[in-house]
Amino acid sequence: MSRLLIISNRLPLNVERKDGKLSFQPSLGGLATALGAFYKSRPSLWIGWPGMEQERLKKGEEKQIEAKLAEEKCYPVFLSGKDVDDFYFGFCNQSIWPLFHYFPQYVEYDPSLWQAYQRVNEIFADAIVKVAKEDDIIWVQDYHFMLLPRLLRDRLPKASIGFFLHIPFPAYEVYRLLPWRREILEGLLGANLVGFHTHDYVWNFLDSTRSLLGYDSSMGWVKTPDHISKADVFPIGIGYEHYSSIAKSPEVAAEVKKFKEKLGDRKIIVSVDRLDYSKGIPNRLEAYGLFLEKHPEYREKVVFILVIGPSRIKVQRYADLKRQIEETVGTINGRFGTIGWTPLEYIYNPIPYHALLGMYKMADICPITPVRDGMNLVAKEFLATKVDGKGVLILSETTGAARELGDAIIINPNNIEEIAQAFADALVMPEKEQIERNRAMQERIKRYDVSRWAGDFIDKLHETVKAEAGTIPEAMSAKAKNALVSQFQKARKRLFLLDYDGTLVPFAKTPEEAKPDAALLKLLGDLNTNAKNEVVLISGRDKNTLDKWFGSLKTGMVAEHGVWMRAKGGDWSMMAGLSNKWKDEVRAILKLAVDRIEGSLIEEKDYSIAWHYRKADPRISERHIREIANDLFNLTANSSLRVLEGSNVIEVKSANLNKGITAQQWLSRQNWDFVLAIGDDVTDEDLFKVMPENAWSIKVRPGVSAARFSLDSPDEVCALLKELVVK
Ligand code: ADQ
Repeated sequence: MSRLLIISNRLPLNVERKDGKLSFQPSLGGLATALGAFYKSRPSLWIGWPGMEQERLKKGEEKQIEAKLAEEKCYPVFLSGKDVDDFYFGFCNQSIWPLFHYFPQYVEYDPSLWQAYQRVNEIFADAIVKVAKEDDIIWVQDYHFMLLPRLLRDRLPKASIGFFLHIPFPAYEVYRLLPWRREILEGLLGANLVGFHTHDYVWNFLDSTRSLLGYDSSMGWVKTPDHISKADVFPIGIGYEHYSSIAKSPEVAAEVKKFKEKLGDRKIIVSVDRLDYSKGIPNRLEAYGLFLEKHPEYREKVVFILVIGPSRIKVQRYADLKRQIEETVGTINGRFGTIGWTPLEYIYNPIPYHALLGMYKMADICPITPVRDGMNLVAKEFLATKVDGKGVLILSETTGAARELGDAIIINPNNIEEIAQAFADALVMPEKEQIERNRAMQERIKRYDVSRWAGDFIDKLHETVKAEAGTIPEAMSAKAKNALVSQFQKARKRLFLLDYDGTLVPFAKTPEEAKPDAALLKLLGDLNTNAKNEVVLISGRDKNTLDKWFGSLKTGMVAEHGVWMRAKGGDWSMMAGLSNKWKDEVRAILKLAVDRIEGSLIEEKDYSIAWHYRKADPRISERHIREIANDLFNLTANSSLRVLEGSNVIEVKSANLNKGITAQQWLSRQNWDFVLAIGDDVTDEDLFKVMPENAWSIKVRPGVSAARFSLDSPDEVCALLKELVVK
């Protein structure tokens, strides 16, 4: 079994100084609990910040911490106080966290915080490279390290790298507000597998990669220039059996007894959150106040225990939120409270494990009302403790958990009336219905528990790495070239399927400038005059240009990706059954594009339209290009048209046309004993995919491809062809 490296901001053990001495405490929080058992069950190492700033450590203490943590399979990365402030409290929690939770008005766009984020990601990359072994699996956790997958891929190209985002990935319109949006996407795409809690988040991520980087995706696979990455859904679970068995323990029973003695036989509402504005705590309190106002019959009959875990209090907004909550608690208690009844019991402290489970267990209602939450584990923890099936979960529709827990009372967190009504509905829900709803949800979270979540992720990561291994062609070695030449020499019927632009000539500023020179024409002519050879130029260009340039050579030709074809020495014929009625609408979009982007131009062919922007100013055009590509994707969605993004060109054409379909016709004409296909861009992938097993397929420039081999440049392609002329 390969070793697993888990990378997270905090380690499962936290270092503190007590009475002058270092002490090691288990970390609070979902991730440590969630992954704790999994990482202990296999060869692994957990890498993270131990929780104390470097300046606070005395001489020799780093070594001491390292040794102690090694006993727990942990490895510390030390950070300075400034790094912790600017990276963790700064960029992570004042830029990424609010933006990804749809609070753009709270986001700090401060370049110095961004620099700290880059710096700490680099520090982690250095630390990981120091301890990583060739076949380790590296699993990076959460929004603190979105640059790390790319940094690691550059340094450890063979590593299996997974990334999981625990918070939502926002819609493109929100994500695009971030000045460093491209760097972060590129960072994430360094991973083989990028995991999210829900399909919405995957969709948002893919939408952003397409809109901002131009990387198209299919079934969650994203092709980047140097590798492929998969985005997929893994809704995190909890250690269900653990929670439900502890809920039955005498310790938890004792806690419940203790609480009940204090609270009497009132109905109990319990909520548990980390202090955070995303958790919708003020809304919940306001709704509780409204409920008490509208339902005086419940006064003195209910009590709400509001548990808040201290968090990020160094950030002013969190301190403000704490004050706001405390004021509201005071207002509600002042307004409705009586001697002997406090409507809201407020606890601002970490709660010990058995007490926490006791609270869940005795709760009649658990209201979870975040305005945004990646998943929300409290909802699942509450359900797991409901051994007798009784209790009502109220759950916000903007949590990831709502996707799985549809049997809860689902509310809109901004609708105060609706939440207040949910309290009233929950209080009268028959026990039978409570049990039915909870059993259905328990089944689901029991099945997909945290070890299944982690196991699934790792299995999928293996699959992704395996799938990618078959997609990078090997650079053509001298040995492979010799084998190619030797097969060529023995063959009697040889077929050459050659792309033109980017394959036989480098890209030029305009389509006309890529004209073949005399040497290239001679090379192709020499190849084609050999009676054993059939050379086919298989191009996206229009037939007039191909005729003008190559007509005299009498080679086979395919124009416009297959609209027109012409056999060696024959005439042009057109593929049957094509329509081009769609062109008017596409042309309208592209005309606007030409008006907006100086230097860009439209190339119109019989059954396709291409927009070239090679000559446009790269600084101003990038954003517009993405917008135009999006307009085209949206216009052609669910149609029989295909939008192809090539190198500085976007082309729209019929989906029934591609180089693969055309090549198949050529392949079936003869019993070829040597087939060589060479191409460089996405349109040539269709060609490579239909090649018979013993064919030679070559991609120009390295990258993900269905070809068997790669060469670096058109010069290398011509050199290879020259060798074949001579032999
Ligand atoms: P969090 O935002 O921390 O996690 P959540 O999923 O609710 O949110 O987990 C909080 C954890 O802390 C729970 O296990 C809860 O029991 C515990 N906790 C909270 N307050 C406590 C207190 N006072 N005392 C003791 N324990 C307390 C992030 C994302 C979530 C996502 C998780 C996991 O924001 O959306 O569900 O990661 O991916």
